[in-house]
Amino acid sequence: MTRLARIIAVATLGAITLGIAGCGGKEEAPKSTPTAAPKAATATAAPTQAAPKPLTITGTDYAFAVDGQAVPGIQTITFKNAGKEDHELQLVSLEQGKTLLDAQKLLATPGAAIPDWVKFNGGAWAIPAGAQSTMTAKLNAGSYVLLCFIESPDKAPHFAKGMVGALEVKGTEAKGVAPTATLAIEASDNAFKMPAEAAAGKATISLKNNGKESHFAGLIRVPDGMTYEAFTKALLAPPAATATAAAAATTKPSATGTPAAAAASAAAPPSGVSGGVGAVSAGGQAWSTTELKAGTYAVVCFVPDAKGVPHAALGMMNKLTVK
Ligand SMILES: [Cu+2]
Repeated sequence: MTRLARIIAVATLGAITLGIAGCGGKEEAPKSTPTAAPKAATATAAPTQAAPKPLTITGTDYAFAVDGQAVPGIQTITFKNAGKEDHELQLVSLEQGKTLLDAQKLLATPGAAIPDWVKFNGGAWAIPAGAQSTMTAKLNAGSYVLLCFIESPDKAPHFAKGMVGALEVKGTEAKGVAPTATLAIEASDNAFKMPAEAAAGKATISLKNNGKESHFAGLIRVPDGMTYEAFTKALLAPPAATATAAAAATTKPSATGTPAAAAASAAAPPSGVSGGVGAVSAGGQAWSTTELKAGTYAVVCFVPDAKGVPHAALGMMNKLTVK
């Protein structure tokens, strides 16, 4: 069973990347557009109804602002990060008549088990400051919560600082179709099935969850000058070990240690997070767009198993070469 404390631990892992990924830089130009925006019905016989305003959600330090209306069906949401920190948009549906208040109580309970009435519907995984992305998912009418699990340097997750939003999905079902993926990823417990290469440029990532647990597919660009092996080893190291490794690299520079040492001394280095698809519950599918530049990426899932071990350490960490 997944517990909230472990989801938060996941966010801690995300924060570790802040300390080791030194040479990232902005991954995306803020100009991506939805590939499959819901279109208004074109039938002329029926009374035409204005298409709902496309949904845009803006993340700041530390809040979500929602503009537009979410309707049932295939829904594409533009997510803009207008903050100074990395942010994500994780979409969560509340079943069994639960409300935002129930979700807030749950989030305020350390170590609370994630109940049956919470379902993960995908999202736009960590987007760098100033960048934007889109997420697409098939939504049913009902109540949803927007969350950001990323941590600030002070180790507090962003949802605890105010990044908890509400979204009501209602109205006439959209006639949109699912996007065509340029990077199709399938998740099981605990592995990714995905191509080893992708083309640089705008990518539409699909994540289909064939497992029993929830999974996400986050992309982190390996800093230039660092090997994938060194990067992923550091990514999975506990915080203390990471600090020790960074200290060792400082006193004894090596080919792979130098970037980490440089990152460790930087005030707020770019994390290298490059988008991806937020967590999807068992049996679900979701999409997200991101801008990929040439280089090496680690595709990861940090959702923890029943023992608190992140899926990345159990095999959900794949190398992706972008060229
Ligand atoms: Cu996973």
